Amino acid sequence: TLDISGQVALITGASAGIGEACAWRFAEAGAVLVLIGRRTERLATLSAALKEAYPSIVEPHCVTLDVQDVAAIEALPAQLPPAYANVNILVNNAGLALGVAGAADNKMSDVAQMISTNVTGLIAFCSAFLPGMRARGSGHLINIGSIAGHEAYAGGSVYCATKYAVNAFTMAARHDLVGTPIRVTAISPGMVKTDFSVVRFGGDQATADKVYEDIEPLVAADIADNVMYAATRPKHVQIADLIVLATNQAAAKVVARVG
Ligand code: NDP
Ligand code: 8X3
Repeated sequence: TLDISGQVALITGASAGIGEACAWRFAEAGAVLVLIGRRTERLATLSAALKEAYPSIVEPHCVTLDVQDVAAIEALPAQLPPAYANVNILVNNAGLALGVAGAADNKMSDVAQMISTNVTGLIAFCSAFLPGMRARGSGHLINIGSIAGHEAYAGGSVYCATKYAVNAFTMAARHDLVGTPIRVTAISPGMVKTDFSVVRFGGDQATADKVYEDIEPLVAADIADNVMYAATRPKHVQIADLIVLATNQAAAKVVARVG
């Protein structure tokens, strides 16, 4: 396996769920972390907890940033302190679904937020950090896609469209970077119990809980495990896409509620 200690890993959406779980795994592996999210306090608490658990790591660098803010992303590489500037592992994880409106009923403000967060923000991070990887001759782009980027479902028109876009962008990036040492990976999870559904249902915890009722869903640590697997393969091994489902999930909306 590849030793990633001392490598700079930037994780978007590190303040919760899958991104937070990735931060724990990368810290355990001795990576130098750049943690991105909108919720400053949560990032600070996470950073302190990581440093306490793994005292030998470089203190994680937290950046409060809305990934919808393309100008802030463009400015970021020049603003990172030198010890964090050579981002070698970019985990594009920040993302969300808003609602389950049908294609005839989408609310355009939700549409705009999903596209700018899940797609434009992810692309902007690539524009900001892939050139440095290319110049240094080393790097790994890891995009968190979804089963929703491989199949579309009722009530998911825009969210699925964004994840299909992530899937297409990731595949095209692999073509663009094929002559370089940069690896390009998608991780495509099925149902993972995080705040994802609480956010999707506008804070309605009871409706969110129903998504995971009578089925053992994936948890954030499972996906962090997949990310870490991809990141630690030998340099000649490029994990293209891992589709990972709960055992009682056959497709995005096909689950057996077996208790
Ligand atoms: P959570 O809601 O638990 O976490 C989402 C993270 O994204 C938070 O850290 C949040 O931070 C961040 N985020 C959201 N919007 C922005 C923004 N505008 N700017 C910066 N950060 C943002 O959900 P998950 O951990 O489940 O989701 C992570 C990724 O995994 C998403 O891309 C999601 O689409 C994908 N995914 C999730 C699945 C699931 O079932 N849970 C399945 C397949 C894929 P903050 O609010 O502090 O900004
Ligand atoms: C999140 C999982 O339920 O939308 O990407 O397919 S789902």
